[in-house]
Amino acid sequence: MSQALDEIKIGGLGASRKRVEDDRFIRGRGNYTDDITLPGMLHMEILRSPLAHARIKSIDASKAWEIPGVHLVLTGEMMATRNLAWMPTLSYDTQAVLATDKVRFQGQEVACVVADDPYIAKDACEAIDVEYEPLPVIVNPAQAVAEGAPVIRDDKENQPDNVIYDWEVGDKAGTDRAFEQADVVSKLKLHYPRSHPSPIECCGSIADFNRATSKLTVYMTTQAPHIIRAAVALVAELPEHMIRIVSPDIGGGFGNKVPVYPGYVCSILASILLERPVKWIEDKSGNLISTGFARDIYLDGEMALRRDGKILGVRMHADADHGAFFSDAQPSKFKIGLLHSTFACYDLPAAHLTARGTYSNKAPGGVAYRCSFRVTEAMFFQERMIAAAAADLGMDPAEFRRMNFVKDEQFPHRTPFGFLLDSGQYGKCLDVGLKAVGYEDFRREQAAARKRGKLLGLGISTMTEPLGAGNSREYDILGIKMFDSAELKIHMTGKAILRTGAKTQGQGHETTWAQIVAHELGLPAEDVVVEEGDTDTAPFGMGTYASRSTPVAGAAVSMVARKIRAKARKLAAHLLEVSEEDVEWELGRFYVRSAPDRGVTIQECAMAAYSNMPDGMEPGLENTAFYDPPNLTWPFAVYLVTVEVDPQTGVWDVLNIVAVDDCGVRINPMIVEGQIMGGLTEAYAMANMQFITFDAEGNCVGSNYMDYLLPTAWETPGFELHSEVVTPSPHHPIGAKGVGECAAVGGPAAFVNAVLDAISDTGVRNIDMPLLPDRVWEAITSRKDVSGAPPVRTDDSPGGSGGVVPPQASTSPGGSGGVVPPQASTGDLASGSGV
Ligand code: MCN
Ligand code: CUM
Repeated sequence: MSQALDEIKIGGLGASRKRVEDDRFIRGRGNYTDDITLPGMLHMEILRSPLAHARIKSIDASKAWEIPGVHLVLTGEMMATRNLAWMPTLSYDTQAVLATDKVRFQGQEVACVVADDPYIAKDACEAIDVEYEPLPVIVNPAQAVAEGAPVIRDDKENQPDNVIYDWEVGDKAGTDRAFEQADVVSKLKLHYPRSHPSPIECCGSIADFNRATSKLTVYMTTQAPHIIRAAVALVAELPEHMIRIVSPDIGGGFGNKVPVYPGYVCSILASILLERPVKWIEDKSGNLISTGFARDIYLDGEMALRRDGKILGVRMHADADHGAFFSDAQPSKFKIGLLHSTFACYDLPAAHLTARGTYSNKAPGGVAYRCSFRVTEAMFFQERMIAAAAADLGMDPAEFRRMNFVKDEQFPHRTPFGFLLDSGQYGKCLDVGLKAVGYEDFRREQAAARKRGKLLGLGISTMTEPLGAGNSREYDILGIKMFDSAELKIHMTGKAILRTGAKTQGQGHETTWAQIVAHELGLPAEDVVVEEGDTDTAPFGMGTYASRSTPVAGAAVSMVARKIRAKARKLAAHLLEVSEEDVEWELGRFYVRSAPDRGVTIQECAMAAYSNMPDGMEPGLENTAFYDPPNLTWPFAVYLVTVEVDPQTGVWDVLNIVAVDDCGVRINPMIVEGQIMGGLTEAYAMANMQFITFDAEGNCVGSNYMDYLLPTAWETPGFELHSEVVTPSPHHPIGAKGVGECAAVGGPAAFVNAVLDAISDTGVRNIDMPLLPDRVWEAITSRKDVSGAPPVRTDDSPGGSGGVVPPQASTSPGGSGGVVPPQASTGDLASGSGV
């Protein structure tokens, strides 16, 4: 009798298996970095700069040293004696660990205190006397390149100005020709404000250097433990095999936990100096003010169009504010991440992108918050531009998209920026979305409502995301090629442990990787335990970000399971006493082709690998696979949002959200839906309420949860998710594409397009995020765009106290430039006019 196993029953591919990790989380039994206590452990706190740009005249830590319970005060000067005052970043720049010469952003790390407990350490920080001499402050790209701008990075040779890079990609001449042939040229400028991943758990580390064994163990909140090990080996000049990085449970990463932060480095040095474990746990304000933010980019583009709606070409320029250090974690070939994935799902004959990155007196970052390296900005601009162009042409925005989509038969499709799209059914996704939202009916209702003075709007956004870096030919970080890995050990009873080079932070790898093994080997998923994050045991991998885990590490899981199956087949042939060619496989079982009832289970093969292997066969059933993907995977999605805008107040309410995601084969449909809902929630937050901005003196506005709003279940709208479109990735072993970021990437434009659609009678083309009620109200009443960095209300801003700062003239990024001297009246930040 054949032992056909139902894949769903064993928790294989397509099973909405409950997340195994949640058992410990909901019982409060997670093991986060801050849960770890080691014998003799000390606590570290960081003293941060109150000023955004200032020369350090002196640091007097003598009072701090005198406080009982203080073991160590670290300053930049001390770090410098060990060549650790500066560290390399993941983008070939340098970053101050503790400031020596100057502070370059508010919240920058100036000194650290290690004490018996965190309270003593915090008090001692306050006892450190730092004398600063304020310098002029730069808070946006226009100021950064203005004449006479102070050079922020005067520590660097060959850095005469604040420009980090000028980069371009695409075909300039071809694009120019497209514009010559255009009937209509549509233009759009916008600012994608700085946002922050803001995971619930802040960053932290516990460094434990053991002098007796020379081994350094660091428990920390990193999404990429092996990259950290390499960085520590290189920066601290410690032997790599004596470094163990352990990422225990992580309470959300969202990109915030990819970079290397000064706190990590200082805790390591402190532990080496004191020969005791040193714990550093960042507080919420420290996290919001000093760790890797995202976006803060000014985008300016135009689209060449034929009268009938065909897009002929796109031209784009990006000005990216990277803060004081260029510390992005991104593939080294691409200076502005994968921004050039923009318009990938549209069949563009020509495109050209230029990008400039600049320093400012803000915390470093720019690339990471649920985005595959700036894809969020790319898709946001794309879908805002598409909406603007459709309006300029007087075309229906859905039809305009459909007409220009890459068609099903065009895959694999090469984009004008050089990417190769693997597969997709864009038109079908759009159809599903339009039907679900009741497109035609809504348009009728909208027209009727408008006659009654009621403003309804519908916004569409699509996205396709390049997920799964590498391939190693094109993708590397600091020269380390991007691939990933999985190691599978099948024990003699058929139970297994799987380890990968990825690191889950809430995405559910412990659940889904076991499902891939179940699918490949027919072992019940519950018999496979998954472990990630310990560099002493996990195979080398590049970690989890850019939704690369399923495309790369997940593929490695398939491949290692297939290696195991190949060996198990030999064992089966031996047990069945037939030649290998006569052995057939079905889920969980090998059988003799000519006698299907003669078979052995995968568990029996596992036992044989330890107890009854054929002569000459290497014992055991373990293997490792390194997977270098041939290409990225390209999921696709359509998001549709309907809203009602109150013209009296500018308040807008979401009526409906429809999401159609095609991420190829879904390993665990429930987890995929959770990822999409999470992403849509973040998209809603970015569109509606969330931003961190800076006043003219570089004071961070929004470094707390009173100002930086996280949507709770109360304000988050409901979602309608659709999964009927499945286009497998042709090059992924199980046809899966990444999905972790899609909704956060594609979602924001749907909300903004919906609000702008509702007020289309005003002729307003752009309101920059967040679409706070006052900005929407201002657009309605002034019938003008509200563009530029989010305005900060100050008492002396034009318009008086509480007045809305006039929208930045949509002329140049950050306005007219001009550098604001310190202590000057805060002036009009939004227009960047300075003094
Ligand atoms: N999955 C699936 N079928 C697919 C694709 C994915 O079942 N076709 C499952 C995967 O097996 C995995 C999850 O969905 O369990 C997400 O997979 P993937 O898209 O590969 O993304 P990663 O695992 O690489 O996660 C990274 C991604 C990123 S970059 C950010 S940022 C983000 C996101 O995940 N951060 C998160 N989602 C998050 N979710 C939580 N809870 N916490 C974070 O910090
Ligand atoms: Cu860009 S945030 Mo995720 O890639 O960790």
